[in-house]
Amino acid sequence: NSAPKEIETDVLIVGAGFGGVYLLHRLRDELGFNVKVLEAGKDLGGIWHWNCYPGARVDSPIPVYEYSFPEIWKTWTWSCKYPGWAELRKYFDHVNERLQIKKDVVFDAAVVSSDFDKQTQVWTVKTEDGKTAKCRYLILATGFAAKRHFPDWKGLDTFQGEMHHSSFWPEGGVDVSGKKVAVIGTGSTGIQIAQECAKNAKELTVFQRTPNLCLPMQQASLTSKEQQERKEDYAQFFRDRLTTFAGFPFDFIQRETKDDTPEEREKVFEQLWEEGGFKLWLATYKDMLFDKEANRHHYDFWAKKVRARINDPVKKDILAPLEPQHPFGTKRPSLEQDFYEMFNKPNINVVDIKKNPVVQVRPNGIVTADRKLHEVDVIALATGFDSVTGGMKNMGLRDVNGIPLSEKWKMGTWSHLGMACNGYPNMSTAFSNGPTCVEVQGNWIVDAIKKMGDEKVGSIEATKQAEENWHAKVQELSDKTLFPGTDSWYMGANIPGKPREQLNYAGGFPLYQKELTDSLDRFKGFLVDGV
Ligand code: NA7
Repeated sequence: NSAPKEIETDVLIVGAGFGGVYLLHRLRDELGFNVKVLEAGKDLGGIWHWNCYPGARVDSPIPVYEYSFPEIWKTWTWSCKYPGWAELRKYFDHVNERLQIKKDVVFDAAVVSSDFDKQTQVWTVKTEDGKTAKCRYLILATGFAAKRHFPDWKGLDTFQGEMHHSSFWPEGGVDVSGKKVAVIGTGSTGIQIAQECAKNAKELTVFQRTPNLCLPMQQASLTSKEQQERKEDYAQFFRDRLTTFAGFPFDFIQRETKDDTPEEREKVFEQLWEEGGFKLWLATYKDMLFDKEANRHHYDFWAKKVRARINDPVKKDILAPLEPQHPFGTKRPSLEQDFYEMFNKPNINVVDIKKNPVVQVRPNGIVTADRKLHEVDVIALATGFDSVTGGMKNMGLRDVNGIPLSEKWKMGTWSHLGMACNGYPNMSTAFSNGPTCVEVQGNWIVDAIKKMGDEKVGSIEATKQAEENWHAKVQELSDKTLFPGTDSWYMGANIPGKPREQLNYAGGFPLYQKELTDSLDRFKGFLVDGV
């Protein structure tokens, strides 16, 4: 790697995905700062650089899932509503061509430590390959899925076939034709890999611990002409996406489920199903995520639709049981294309590993608690991530007193606004990787840095009290919903030993943005130090 060993810059960003690239452009090209990005991978794109597993595809439709920079969207055309990983990589190439991003990115630079010097107010960041970067502002744009999760199964390392975690999939792909394939996990990733492997594998077995309450993607190809016509409204569209609860161009219906008759409800559900995507999750009755009975109506509709697509009664009960294992929408649903129909093929199976957990991996396959050996040639580990906090806890970050972030967050995640921490002056995090979240959080970071310059502020650091208040607020918002009762990565419950707490802000975008704006008024919740 030809990048200099010693880097000195105003702003250092870790991660060159959606967040890092957004902030690099705004801080460098609008505010004139010296900005450098350290990226552990070999190219731009973050999650789209790491995820090239078969079927990897975004499940937020364009143009929700793209930058609002006019110089980018005016000159870019997608092939379909939900693009795949290869197209997303090309999108990042395009962003690079337009904005000259790569000249300020150092690749293959995994961060292993960061320390702050109180006297000089400078962060010193070190990388695995011996580089040192000094900066005034440190921004972690590491996304929510930066630390992979592997099951701790006995014998996992004895497997003699091919085995890959979804985000370590070989660039050249894996030829599964004529092979027996196991997909472990049924999150968004497992669903996508399984759908793709089902096309060529000799046999495919999906190991499911919890049913994914998948929704129909309703994928569609898009012509450049129709996109061109829509672009007239894009500027407004990007403003509007910030006004909805989840940052999509749709929002909850301002009625409760019980306000409609069963017939009216059915009509609403049918329409949301037909329109597809996350509509039955995020454009449905406003009480769905709060009220058990309302939620059950949604689950029952979902189960009815899905069960009708699966012939085998055993597979049907595993994939879409009549009794819900968790409330609808409290784990992130995936968007599927033919996930359920594919189980009608005799060579595609599903194993319920909640009922019969995996007890061992052998050189030739997987043994479940019913003593059955499932012989396989390829294992796809779609077992997810130590989401939201895992990546940051894993980077050797230490606070002003040398205490590691992993220690600070051992019993819970303490931050102000999900972006700043006590003990970490001038350090910000952008927790999410969706372009909408990235732009909202990125704008706050840009505004905060600008305000610091205008007001001659040397450093800002979240107070302990602000962290306490924020943590309480995030949990209170979540406690009003049905989320806390479900084991999900939202609750940290997918990682053994991780504290159980809500890791996401459940108040919606408009409220979150208000919190951000309020905090900039005299840096509420921050200790402010002079230059
Ligand atoms: P997810 O959504 O965390 O899914 C991981 C899956 O792997 C899920 O079905 C888990 O079952 C399963 N899993 C994890 N560990 C184990 C063990 N030890 N045994 C059996 N099964 C296990 O990760 P994805 O990569 O699919 O998606 C992450 C996000 O990326 C997604 O939400 C989108 O935002 C994009 P469980 O459900 O916990 O019972």
